[in-house]
Amino acid sequence: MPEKIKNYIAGEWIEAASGNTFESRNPADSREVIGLIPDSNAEDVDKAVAAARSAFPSWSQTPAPLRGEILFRAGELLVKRKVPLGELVCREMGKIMPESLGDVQEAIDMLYYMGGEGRRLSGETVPSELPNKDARSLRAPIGVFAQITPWNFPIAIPSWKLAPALVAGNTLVYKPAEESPVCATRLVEILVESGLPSGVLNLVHGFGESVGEPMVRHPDVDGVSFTGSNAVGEKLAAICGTQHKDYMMETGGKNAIIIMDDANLDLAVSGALWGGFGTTGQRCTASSRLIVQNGIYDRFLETFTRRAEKLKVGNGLEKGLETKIDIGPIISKEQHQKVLDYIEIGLNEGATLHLGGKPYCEGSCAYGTFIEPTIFTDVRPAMRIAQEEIFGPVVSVIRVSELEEAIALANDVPFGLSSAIYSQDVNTTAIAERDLDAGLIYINASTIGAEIQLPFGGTKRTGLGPREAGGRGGALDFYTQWKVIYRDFSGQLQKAQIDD
Ligand code: UN1
Repeated sequence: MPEKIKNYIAGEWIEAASGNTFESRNPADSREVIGLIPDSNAEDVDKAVAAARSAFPSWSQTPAPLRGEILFRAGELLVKRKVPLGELVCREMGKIMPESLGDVQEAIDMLYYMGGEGRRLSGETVPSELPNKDARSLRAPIGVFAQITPWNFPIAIPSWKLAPALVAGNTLVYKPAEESPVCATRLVEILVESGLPSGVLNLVHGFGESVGEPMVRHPDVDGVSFTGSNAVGEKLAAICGTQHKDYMMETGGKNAIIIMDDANLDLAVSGALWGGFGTTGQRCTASSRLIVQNGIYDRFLETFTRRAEKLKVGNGLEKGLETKIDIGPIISKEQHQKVLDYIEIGLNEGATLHLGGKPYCEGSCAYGTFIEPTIFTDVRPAMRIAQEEIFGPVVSVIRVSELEEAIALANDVPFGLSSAIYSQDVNTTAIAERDLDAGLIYINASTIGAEIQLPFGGTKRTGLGPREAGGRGGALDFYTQWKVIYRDFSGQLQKAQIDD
Protein backbone atom coordinates (compact mmCIF):
# COMPACT_ATOMS: atom_id res chain seq x y z
CA MET A 1 0.00 0.00 0.00
CA PRO A 2 1.39 3.41 -0.89
CA GLU A 3 1.86 5.74 2.04
CA LYS A 4 -0.84 8.36 2.56
CA ILE A 5 0.94 11.71 2.75
CA LYS A 6 -0.61 14.74 4.45
CA ASN A 7 -0.31 18.50 4.47
CA TYR A 8 1.12 20.09 7.60
CA ILE A 9 -0.83 23.20 8.56
CA ALA A 10 -0.94 25.02 11.92
CA GLY A 11 0.89 22.14 13.57
CA GLU A 12 -1.40 19.38 12.30
CA TRP A 13 -1.02 16.70 9.66
CA ILE A 14 -4.22 16.96 7.61
CA GLU A 15 -5.73 15.96 4.29
CA ALA A 16 -6.42 18.44 1.50
CA ALA A 17 -9.70 20.34 1.86
CA SER A 18 -10.89 18.67 -1.36
CA GLY A 19 -10.14 15.19 0.03
CA ASN A 20 -8.51 14.42 -3.34
CA THR A 21 -5.12 12.85 -3.83
CA PHE A 22 -2.62 12.28 -6.62
CA GLU A 23 0.16 9.71 -6.90
CA SER A 24 3.90 9.99 -6.63
CA ARG A 25 5.51 7.20 -8.67
CA ASN A 26 9.01 5.85 -9.05
CA PRO A 27 10.41 7.15 -12.36
CA ALA A 28 12.67 4.07 -12.62
CA ASP A 29 9.66 1.78 -12.35
CA SER A 30 6.29 3.42 -12.81
CA ARG A 31 4.53 0.36 -11.38
CA GLU A 32 5.58 1.51 -7.93
CA VAL A 33 3.39 4.15 -6.27
CA ILE A 34 5.37 5.77 -3.48
CA GLY A 35 2.74 7.97 -1.94
CA LEU A 36 -0.79 9.30 -2.25
CA ILE A 37 -0.45 13.04 -2.03
CA PRO A 38 -3.03 15.66 -0.98
CA ASP A 39 -4.30 17.53 -4.03
CA SER A 40 -4.70 20.88 -2.32
CA ASN A 41 -6.23 24.13 -3.48
CA ALA A 42 -6.67 27.77 -2.49
CA GLU A 43 -8.66 26.81 0.61
CA ASP A 44 -5.67 24.91 2.02
CA VAL A 45 -3.40 27.79 1.03
CA ASP A 46 -5.59 30.26 2.97
CA LYS A 47 -5.37 28.11 6.09
CA ALA A 48 -1.61 27.74 5.74
CA VAL A 49 -1.03 31.46 5.24
CA ALA A 50 -3.24 32.30 8.23
CA ALA A 51 -1.25 29.85 10.37
CA ALA A 52 2.06 31.32 9.21
CA ARG A 53 0.83 34.85 9.89
CA SER A 54 -0.29 34.09 13.41
CA ALA A 55 2.98 32.26 14.21
CA PHE A 56 5.10 35.19 12.97
CA PRO A 57 5.13 37.46 16.07
CA SER A 58 6.37 34.80 18.42
CA TRP A 59 8.79 33.11 15.98
CA SER A 60 10.30 36.41 14.86
CA GLN A 61 10.95 37.27 18.51
CA THR A 62 12.41 33.89 19.40
CA PRO A 63 16.16 34.48 19.84
CA ALA A 64 17.95 33.62 16.63
CA PRO A 65 20.41 31.25 18.39
CA LEU A 66 17.41 29.16 19.50
CA ARG A 67 16.00 29.18 15.98
CA GLY A 68 19.43 28.06 14.80
CA GLU A 69 19.56 25.21 17.32
CA ILE A 70 16.40 23.73 15.85
CA LEU A 71 18.02 23.72 12.42
CA PHE A 72 21.16 22.17 13.86
CA ARG A 73 19.12 19.38 15.45
CA ALA A 74 17.40 18.81 12.11
CA GLY A 75 20.85 18.47 10.53
CA GLU A 76 21.74 15.83 13.11
CA LEU A 77 18.56 13.87 12.42
CA LEU A 78 19.34 13.99 8.71
CA VAL A 79 22.78 12.54 9.45
CA LYS A 80 21.14 9.66 11.33
CA ARG A 81 18.63 9.04 8.52
CA LYS A 82 20.92 9.74 5.61
CA VAL A 83 20.78 6.24 4.12
CA PRO A 84 16.98 5.65 4.27
CA LEU A 85 16.41 9.20 3.02
CA GLY A 86 18.94 8.69 0.24
CA GLU A 87 17.05 5.56 -0.78
CA LEU A 88 13.81 7.53 -0.81
CA VAL A 89 15.40 10.21 -3.02
CA CYS A 90 16.55 7.47 -5.40
CA ARG A 91 13.11 5.86 -5.38
CA GLU A 92 11.03 9.00 -5.78
CA MET A 93 13.27 11.18 -7.96
CA GLY A 94 15.47 8.56 -9.63
CA LYS A 95 18.99 9.91 -9.15
CA ILE A 96 21.57 7.21 -8.48
CA MET A 97 22.44 6.27 -4.88
CA PRO A 98 25.74 8.17 -4.49
CA GLU A 99 24.00 11.31 -5.75
CA SER A 100 20.90 10.68 -3.62
CA LEU A 101 23.13 10.52 -0.55
CA GLY A 102 24.80 13.69 -1.80
CA ASP A 103 21.39 15.37 -2.02
CA VAL A 104 20.79 14.61 1.65
CA GLN A 105 24.34 15.69 2.49
CA GLU A 106 23.78 19.07 0.86
CA ALA A 107 20.79 19.60 3.17
CA ILE A 108 22.88 18.55 6.19
CA ASP A 109 25.49 21.12 5.16
CA MET A 110 22.85 23.82 4.81
CA LEU A 111 21.14 23.05 8.13
CA TYR A 112 24.45 23.08 10.02
CA TYR A 113 25.51 26.27 8.26
CA MET A 114 22.27 28.12 8.91
CA GLY A 115 22.18 26.69 12.44
CA GLY A 116 25.45 28.54 13.01
CA GLU A 117 24.02 31.71 11.46
CA GLY A 118 21.63 31.86 14.42
CA ARG A 119 24.59 33.18 16.44
CA ARG A 120 25.95 35.36 13.68
CA LEU A 121 23.10 37.24 11.99
CA SER A 122 25.27 40.31 12.14
CA GLY A 123 24.76 43.88 11.08
CA GLU A 124 27.16 46.77 11.47
CA THR A 125 27.98 49.16 14.25
CA VAL A 126 29.54 52.36 12.88
CA PRO A 127 30.48 55.70 14.43
CA SER A 128 27.92 58.46 14.40
CA GLU A 129 28.94 61.91 13.19
CA LEU A 130 27.49 63.38 16.40
CA PRO A 131 28.66 62.94 20.01
CA ASN A 132 26.69 60.80 22.44
CA LYS A 133 24.90 59.01 19.66
CA ASP A 134 25.41 55.55 18.20
CA ALA A 135 24.49 54.05 14.88
CA ARG A 136 24.01 50.43 13.94
CA SER A 137 22.15 48.20 11.54
CA LEU A 138 20.48 44.88 12.25
CA ARG A 139 18.82 42.18 10.21
CA ALA A 140 15.09 42.02 10.90
CA PRO A 141 12.75 39.24 9.78
CA ILE A 142 10.29 40.13 7.03
CA GLY A 143 7.14 38.06 7.54
CA VAL A 144 5.48 35.22 5.65
CA PHE A 145 7.27 33.67 2.68
CA ALA A 146 5.84 31.37 0.02
CA GLN A 147 8.41 28.83 -1.15
CA ILE A 148 8.18 26.53 -4.15
CA THR A 149 10.86 23.90 -4.75
CA PRO A 150 11.76 21.69 -7.73
CA TRP A 151 12.10 17.91 -7.91
CA ASN A 152 15.69 17.62 -9.09
CA PHE A 153 17.22 18.18 -5.63
CA PRO A 154 14.27 17.02 -3.53
CA ILE A 155 15.97 17.39 -0.12
CA ALA A 156 18.81 19.82 -0.85
CA ILE A 157 16.94 22.67 -2.53
CA PRO A 158 14.12 22.67 0.05
CA SER A 159 16.83 23.06 2.70
CA TRP A 160 18.30 26.03 0.76
CA LYS A 161 14.97 27.79 1.08
CA LEU A 162 13.62 26.63 4.44
CA ALA A 163 16.78 26.95 6.55
CA PRO A 164 17.81 30.58 5.88
CA ALA A 165 14.21 31.81 5.94
CA LEU A 166 13.61 30.13 9.31
CA VAL A 167 16.83 31.17 11.03
CA ALA A 168 16.06 34.73 9.97
CA GLY A 169 12.73 34.56 11.83
CA ASN A 170 10.22 34.30 9.00
CA THR A 171 7.28 31.91 8.82
CA LEU A 172 6.52 29.83 5.77
CA VAL A 173 4.03 28.29 3.42
CA TYR A 174 5.82 25.67 1.40
CA LYS A 175 4.85 23.78 -1.76
CA PRO A 176 7.28 21.10 -2.94
CA ALA A 177 7.29 19.82 -6.51
CA GLU A 178 4.45 17.38 -7.17
CA GLU A 179 7.08 14.88 -8.42
CA SER A 180 8.97 14.65 -5.11
CA PRO A 181 6.42 15.28 -2.34
CA VAL A 182 7.37 12.36 -0.09
CA CYS A 183 11.00 13.53 0.17
CA ALA A 184 9.80 17.02 1.11
CA THR A 185 7.44 15.59 3.71
CA ARG A 186 10.30 13.69 5.38
CA LEU A 187 12.30 16.91 5.63
CA VAL A 188 9.37 18.81 7.15
CA GLU A 189 8.80 15.96 9.63
CA ILE A 190 12.42 16.24 10.71
CA LEU A 191 12.12 19.99 11.26
CA VAL A 192 8.96 19.45 13.31
CA GLU A 193 10.66 16.72 15.33
CA SER A 194 13.54 19.10 15.95
CA GLY A 195 11.23 21.52 17.73
CA LEU A 196 9.80 23.92 15.17
CA PRO A 197 6.69 25.47 16.79
CA SER A 198 3.22 25.09 15.21
CA GLY A 199 2.43 27.39 12.32
CA VAL A 200 6.04 28.36 11.61
CA LEU A 201 6.35 26.00 8.64
CA ASN A 202 3.24 24.96 6.72
CA LEU A 203 3.44 22.34 4.00
CA VAL A 204 0.83 22.39 1.24
CA HIS A 205 1.10 19.73 -1.45
CA GLY A 206 -0.28 20.12 -4.93
CA PHE A 207 0.19 21.65 -8.34
CA GLY A 208 1.35 25.00 -9.61
CA GLU A 209 -2.00 26.40 -10.69
CA SER A 210 -4.02 25.20 -7.72
CA VAL A 211 -1.46 25.78 -4.92
CA GLY A 212 1.63 27.61 -6.17
CA GLU A 213 -0.07 30.54 -7.82
CA PRO A 214 -2.65 31.13 -5.02
CA MET A 215 0.28 31.12 -2.57
CA VAL A 216 2.14 33.72 -4.57
CA ARG A 217 -0.96 35.88 -5.08
CA HIS A 218 -2.08 35.68 -1.45
CA PRO A 219 -2.27 39.22 -0.01
CA ASP A 220 -0.82 38.11 3.31
CA VAL A 221 2.36 36.67 1.78
CA ASP A 222 5.32 39.08 1.88
CA GLY A 223 7.85 37.33 -0.31
CA VAL A 224 8.30 34.44 -2.73
CA SER A 225 11.15 32.08 -3.52
CA PHE A 226 10.78 29.78 -6.51
CA THR A 227 13.09 27.39 -8.35
CA GLY A 228 11.87 25.96 -11.62
CA SER A 229 11.25 26.89 -15.22
CA ASN A 230 12.05 30.27 -16.65
CA ALA A 231 8.51 30.81 -17.94
CA VAL A 232 6.94 30.17 -14.53
CA GLY A 233 9.60 32.20 -12.70
CA GLU A 234 8.99 35.25 -14.88
CA LYS A 235 5.24 34.92 -14.50
CA LEU A 236 5.46 34.69 -10.69
CA ALA A 237 7.92 37.61 -10.56
CA ALA A 238 5.45 39.73 -12.51
CA ILE A 239 2.73 38.95 -9.96
CA CYS A 240 5.12 39.83 -7.13
CA GLY A 241 6.00 43.09 -8.87
CA THR A 242 2.42 44.28 -8.97
CA GLN A 243 1.81 43.23 -5.35
CA HIS A 244 5.03 44.70 -3.99
CA LYS A 245 6.45 41.39 -2.81
CA ASP A 246 10.11 40.45 -2.56
CA TYR A 247 11.06 37.63 -4.91
CA MET A 248 13.88 35.27 -5.67
CA MET A 249 13.54 33.18 -8.84
CA GLU A 250 16.07 30.53 -9.85
CA THR A 251 15.25 29.56 -13.39
CA GLY A 252 17.73 27.60 -15.41
CA GLY A 253 20.99 27.34 -17.23
CA LYS A 254 22.72 26.34 -20.45
CA ASN A 255 26.16 25.75 -19.09
CA ALA A 256 29.38 25.21 -20.98
CA ILE A 257 32.74 23.63 -20.29
CA ILE A 258 35.60 25.07 -22.34
CA ILE A 259 38.37 22.56 -22.99
CA MET A 260 41.60 24.17 -24.17
CA ASP A 261 44.40 22.43 -26.07
CA ASP A 262 46.60 22.41 -22.97
CA ALA A 263 43.94 20.81 -20.74
CA ASN A 264 44.65 17.64 -18.79
CA LEU A 265 42.67 15.38 -21.13
CA ASP A 266 41.58 12.73 -18.63
CA LEU A 267 40.53 15.32 -16.09
CA ALA A 268 38.54 17.25 -18.70
CA VAL A 269 36.81 14.07 -19.92
CA SER A 270 35.92 13.07 -16.34
CA GLY A 271 34.52 16.54 -15.70
CA ALA A 272 32.50 16.52 -18.92
CA LEU A 273 31.02 13.08 -18.14
CA TRP A 274 30.15 14.07 -14.57
CA GLY A 275 28.68 17.45 -15.55
CA GLY A 276 26.94 16.26 -18.72
CA PHE A 277 25.46 12.96 -17.60
CA GLY A 278 25.45 13.18 -13.78
CA THR A 279 21.89 13.41 -12.39
CA THR A 280 20.89 12.33 -15.94
CA GLY A 281 21.56 15.92 -17.00
CA GLN A 282 18.72 17.09 -14.78
CA ARG A 283 20.58 19.89 -13.02
CA CYS A 284 20.32 23.60 -13.70
CA THR A 285 24.11 23.44 -13.60
CA ALA A 286 24.47 20.52 -16.08
CA SER A 287 27.30 20.80 -18.61
CA SER A 288 25.18 20.57 -21.74
CA ARG A 289 27.73 22.25 -24.03
CA LEU A 290 31.36 21.25 -24.46
CA ILE A 291 33.36 23.91 -26.29
CA VAL A 292 36.56 22.21 -27.39
CA GLN A 293 39.67 23.74 -28.96
CA ASN A 294 40.83 22.41 -32.33
CA GLY A 295 44.12 20.85 -31.25
CA ILE A 296 42.56 18.58 -28.62
CA TYR A 297 39.17 18.11 -30.27
CA ASP A 298 39.67 14.68 -31.87
CA ARG A 299 41.41 13.14 -28.88
CA PHE A 300 38.84 14.61 -26.51
CA LEU A 301 35.86 13.41 -28.53
CA GLU A 302 37.31 9.94 -28.91
CA THR A 303 38.00 9.52 -25.17
CA PHE A 304 34.75 11.19 -24.12
CA THR A 305 32.70 8.94 -26.42
CA ARG A 306 34.50 5.77 -25.37
CA ARG A 307 33.84 6.52 -21.72
CA ALA A 308 30.24 7.70 -22.30
CA GLU A 309 29.48 4.40 -24.07
CA LYS A 310 30.44 2.55 -20.90
CA LEU A 311 28.07 4.48 -18.64
CA LYS A 312 25.48 2.17 -17.17
CA VAL A 313 21.86 3.27 -17.39
CA GLY A 314 19.40 1.83 -14.90
CA ASN A 315 17.49 1.81 -11.65
CA GLY A 316 19.83 3.00 -8.90
CA LEU A 317 18.21 0.64 -6.39
CA GLU A 318 18.56 -2.50 -8.46
CA LYS A 319 19.95 -5.22 -6.22
CA GLY A 320 23.65 -5.72 -6.69
CA LEU A 321 23.95 -2.76 -9.02
CA GLU A 322 23.44 0.05 -6.50
CA THR A 323 26.95 1.39 -6.88
CA LYS A 324 27.39 0.51 -10.55
CA ILE A 325 24.60 2.54 -12.17
CA ASP A 326 25.75 5.88 -13.60
CA ILE A 327 22.56 7.28 -15.13
CA GLY A 328 19.09 7.04 -13.62
CA PRO A 329 15.73 7.76 -15.21
CA ILE A 330 14.21 11.03 -16.39
CA ILE A 331 11.74 12.27 -13.79
CA SER A 332 8.47 11.81 -15.73
CA LYS A 333 6.90 10.74 -19.02
CA GLU A 334 6.43 14.39 -20.01
CA GLN A 335 10.08 15.29 -19.38
CA HIS A 336 11.18 12.08 -21.12
CA GLN A 337 9.20 13.09 -24.18
CA LYS A 338 10.57 16.63 -24.00
CA VAL A 339 14.16 15.34 -24.05
CA LEU A 340 13.38 12.98 -26.96
CA ASP A 341 11.79 15.94 -28.77
CA TYR A 342 15.02 17.92 -28.32
CA ILE A 343 16.99 15.03 -29.82
CA GLU A 344 14.65 15.17 -32.81
CA ILE A 345 15.07 18.95 -33.01
CA GLY A 346 18.87 18.53 -33.01
CA LEU A 347 18.66 16.05 -35.89
CA ASN A 348 16.33 18.30 -37.86
CA GLU A 349 18.65 21.24 -37.32
CA GLY A 350 21.46 19.26 -38.95
CA ALA A 351 23.56 18.29 -35.93
CA THR A 352 25.22 14.85 -36.05
CA LEU A 353 23.94 12.30 -33.53
CA HIS A 354 27.29 10.92 -32.44
CA LEU A 355 26.09 8.65 -29.59
CA GLY A 356 22.83 7.46 -28.04
CA GLY A 357 19.65 9.34 -28.78
CA LYS A 358 17.16 6.61 -27.93
CA PRO A 359 15.01 5.60 -24.96
CA TYR A 360 16.70 2.87 -22.94
CA CYS A 361 14.34 -0.04 -22.24
CA GLU A 362 16.50 -3.07 -21.35
CA GLY A 363 15.03 -5.44 -18.76
CA SER A 364 13.10 -3.75 -15.99
CA CYS A 365 14.02 -0.36 -17.47
CA ALA A 366 11.03 -0.89 -19.77
CA TYR A 367 8.91 0.34 -16.88
CA GLY A 368 10.89 3.54 -16.43
CA THR A 369 11.70 6.70 -18.35
CA PHE A 370 15.33 6.18 -19.36
CA ILE A 371 17.37 7.70 -22.18
CA GLU A 372 20.81 6.68 -23.46
CA PRO A 373 23.65 9.13 -22.88
CA THR A 374 23.52 11.26 -26.00
CA ILE A 375 26.23 13.25 -27.74
CA PHE A 376 25.71 15.63 -30.64
CA THR A 377 28.59 16.90 -32.79
CA ASP A 378 28.64 19.39 -35.67
CA VAL A 379 26.56 21.61 -33.47
CA ARG A 380 26.28 25.23 -34.58
CA PRO A 381 25.99 27.64 -31.65
CA ALA A 382 22.68 29.08 -32.83
CA MET A 383 20.92 25.67 -32.87
CA ARG A 384 18.17 25.22 -30.34
CA ILE A 385 19.96 22.27 -28.74
CA ALA A 386 22.86 24.66 -28.04
CA GLN A 387 20.66 27.48 -26.75
CA GLU A 388 17.80 25.96 -24.76
CA GLU A 389 17.81 24.07 -21.49
CA ILE A 390 17.15 20.37 -22.25
CA PHE A 391 17.34 18.86 -18.73
CA GLY A 392 18.39 15.44 -19.90
CA PRO A 393 21.54 13.41 -20.73
CA VAL A 394 22.21 15.28 -23.97
CA VAL A 395 25.51 17.01 -24.61
CA SER A 396 26.50 19.17 -27.60
CA VAL A 397 30.15 19.31 -28.62
CA ILE A 398 31.26 22.49 -30.39
CA ARG A 399 34.67 23.07 -32.00
CA VAL A 400 36.56 26.38 -31.66
CA SER A 401 40.02 27.70 -32.44
CA GLU A 402 40.68 30.49 -29.92
CA LEU A 403 40.06 31.29 -26.27
CA GLU A 404 38.18 34.49 -27.12
CA GLU A 405 35.88 32.58 -29.46
CA ALA A 406 35.29 29.92 -26.79
CA ILE A 407 34.37 32.50 -24.15
CA ALA A 408 32.12 34.39 -26.56
CA LEU A 409 30.27 31.14 -27.38
CA ALA A 410 30.00 30.13 -23.73
CA ASN A 411 28.40 33.51 -23.02
CA ASP A 412 26.19 33.58 -26.10
CA VAL A 413 23.10 31.96 -24.53
CA PRO A 414 20.14 33.46 -22.65
CA PHE A 415 21.35 31.99 -19.33
CA GLY A 416 24.40 32.57 -17.14
CA LEU A 417 24.47 30.05 -14.32
CA SER A 418 27.67 28.01 -14.44
CA SER A 419 30.71 27.99 -16.74
CA ALA A 420 33.91 25.96 -16.55
CA ILE A 421 37.30 25.90 -18.23
CA TYR A 422 39.99 23.23 -18.38
CA SER A 423 43.46 24.64 -19.06
CA GLN A 424 46.80 24.47 -17.30
CA ASP A 425 47.77 28.01 -18.20
CA VAL A 426 47.14 30.46 -15.39
CA ASN A 427 46.76 33.39 -17.78
CA THR A 428 44.14 31.56 -19.81
CA THR A 429 42.09 30.67 -16.75
CA ALA A 430 42.42 34.20 -15.34
CA ILE A 431 40.97 35.63 -18.57
CA ALA A 432 38.13 33.09 -18.35
CA GLU A 433 37.42 34.08 -14.74
CA ARG A 434 37.19 37.68 -15.82
CA ASP A 435 35.20 37.28 -19.03
CA LEU A 436 32.84 34.35 -18.51
CA ASP A 437 29.39 35.78 -17.85
CA ALA A 438 27.97 33.42 -15.21
CA GLY A 439 27.24 33.32 -11.51
CA LEU A 440 29.48 30.29 -10.94
CA ILE A 441 32.86 29.81 -12.61
CA TYR A 442 34.87 26.59 -12.27
CA ILE A 443 38.54 26.25 -13.10
CA ASN A 444 39.65 22.70 -13.91
CA ALA A 445 36.39 21.36 -12.49
CA SER A 446 32.98 20.65 -13.97
CA THR A 447 29.99 23.04 -13.95
CA ILE A 448 28.20 21.11 -11.20
CA GLY A 449 28.81 20.79 -7.49
CA ALA A 450 28.35 24.25 -5.97
CA GLU A 451 28.83 24.34 -2.19
CA ILE A 452 26.16 25.82 0.06
CA GLN A 453 28.28 28.41 1.85
CA LEU A 454 28.48 30.69 -1.19
CA PRO A 455 25.68 32.33 -3.17
CA PHE A 456 24.14 30.16 -5.88
CA GLY A 457 22.59 31.73 -8.97
CA GLY A 458 23.48 33.47 -12.15
CA THR A 459 23.17 36.22 -14.69
CA LYS A 460 20.63 36.95 -17.44
CA ARG A 461 17.63 34.58 -17.55
CA THR A 462 19.08 32.29 -14.89
CA GLY A 463 17.40 34.22 -12.17
CA LEU A 464 15.57 37.22 -10.86
CA GLY A 465 16.24 38.77 -7.50
CA PRO A 466 18.91 37.86 -4.94
CA ARG A 467 20.95 34.67 -4.92
CA GLU A 468 20.03 31.41 -3.25
CA ALA A 469 22.21 29.71 -0.58
CA GLY A 470 25.31 31.35 0.89
CA GLY A 471 24.98 33.64 3.86
CA ARG A 472 25.64 37.36 3.51
CA GLY A 473 25.45 38.24 -0.16
CA GLY A 474 23.11 35.30 -0.61
CA ALA A 475 19.96 33.97 0.98
CA LEU A 476 20.23 35.85 4.28
CA ASP A 477 20.06 39.12 2.38
CA PHE A 478 16.80 37.98 0.84
CA TYR A 479 15.18 36.69 4.01
CA THR A 480 16.04 39.68 6.20
CA GLN A 481 15.49 43.41 5.90
CA TRP A 482 17.82 46.04 7.26
CA LYS A 483 16.73 48.06 10.23
CA VAL A 484 18.97 50.97 11.19
CA ILE A 485 18.98 52.22 14.78
CA TYR A 486 20.25 55.69 15.74
CA ARG A 487 20.32 56.10 19.50
CA ASP A 488 20.89 59.60 20.81
CA PHE A 489 21.82 59.73 24.49
CA SER A 490 22.98 63.38 24.52
CA GLY A 491 19.72 64.66 26.00
CA GLN A 492 19.78 67.50 23.44
CA LEU A 493 18.37 68.08 20.00
CA GLN A 494 21.29 67.13 17.75
CA LYS A 495 20.94 67.73 14.03
CA ALA A 496 22.80 65.54 11.55
CA GLN A 497 24.14 67.34 8.49
CA ILE A 498 23.22 70.82 9.77
CA ASP A 499 25.96 73.45 10.43
CA ASP A 500 25.37 75.21 13.73
C1 UN1 B 1 20.29 22.61 -9.55
O1 UN1 B 1 20.79 22.11 -10.53
O2 UN1 B 1 19.13 23.00 -9.57
O3 UN1 B 1 25.81 22.91 -7.91
C2 UN1 B 1 21.02 22.72 -8.27
C3 UN1 B 1 25.20 21.86 -8.06
C4 UN1 B 1 24.31 21.38 -6.93
C5 UN1 B 1 23.02 22.10 -6.96
C6 UN1 B 1 22.37 22.10 -8.30
N1 UN1 B 1 24.98 21.60 -5.67
O4 UN1 B 1 25.29 21.18 -9.07
